[in-house]
Amino acid sequence: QPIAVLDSGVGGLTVVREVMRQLPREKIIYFGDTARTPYGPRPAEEVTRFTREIVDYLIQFRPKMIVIACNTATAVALEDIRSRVTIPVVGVIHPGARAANGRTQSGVVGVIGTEGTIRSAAYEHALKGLSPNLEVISLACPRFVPLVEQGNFRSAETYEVVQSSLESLKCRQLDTLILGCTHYPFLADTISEVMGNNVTLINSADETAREISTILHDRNRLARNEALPVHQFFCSGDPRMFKTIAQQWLGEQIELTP
Ligand code: DGN
Repeated sequence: QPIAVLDSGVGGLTVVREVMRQLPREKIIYFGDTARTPYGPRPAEEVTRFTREIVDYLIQFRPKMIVIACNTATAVALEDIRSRVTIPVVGVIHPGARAANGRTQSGVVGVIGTEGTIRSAAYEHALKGLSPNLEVISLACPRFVPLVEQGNFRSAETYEVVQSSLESLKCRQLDTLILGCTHYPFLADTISEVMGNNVTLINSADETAREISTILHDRNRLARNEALPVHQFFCSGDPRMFKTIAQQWLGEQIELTP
C-alpha cells in the first residue's frame, strides 16, 4: 500500500525527497494541485474544500497513510481530514515546530510561511504548546511560492525578492527560522545567504519523514538487489514545469500523469 502525499504544487516534493531517503521501500502517490496554486491567499474554507477533493481522489489508491505536505492545508484542514478517514493523517506543522523547539538556544524562533499559514497562527500554538516561553516572530512571504512554481530558484530576481521580504527579520534576535511552507526549501540557499550563518533553517521535511517512519514502525532498509518502488505523480496543471522541477529536485526520472 502506498503513502499518499499532497500539496498545492511542487512544495510537497521536499517531503517526498526525504521520505524516499529515509524510507526507500515505501511507494508514494503524489498529487500537486498546480492548477489552483497558490493556496496561501485563499480563504480557509476553500483550502479545506480543495484538500478534501484531493484526499477523495487519492483514497482510490488505497493508501495506508495521508501526508498533507502543505503547511497552509495542514493549518486549516488537518483535523477535518483526520475526522473523514480511518488511516493516519500526518501534517507538517507539528514536526517542524518540534524540530525548532529542539534547536533554538536563544528561545526566539522565526516562522515564515504563506498568508494562510501565518494568519492561522498554527505555528505559534504548536511552539507555545511545546515551550510556553518561546518568543515567536511570524512573517508571511507571499512572493516565494510563485517563484518556486516557475522553477526560479536562483536568479537575481529571486535574491531581490528574498532579501526584501526578510528585511524585517534580520534585525531580530532569532537563531532559528522555520521554513513554514514546503515550497521554501527550494529557496533555502538564498534564504540562508540573506539571514546569515547564525540562523539555523528548519525544514519540516526531515522531521515529517521521521514521524512517518515512527507511525509505520519502519526502519525500512533496502535489501541488497531489492527493486525500488515506482512512485506515481499527478498534477492538475501544466505537466512540463512540474516534471522538470520534480526530476531536478528528486534527482531521478518520474512518471507523471497530468
Ligand atoms: N506548499 C504550501 C505550504 O506549505 O503552505 C502552500 C503553498 C501555496 O500554495 N501558497
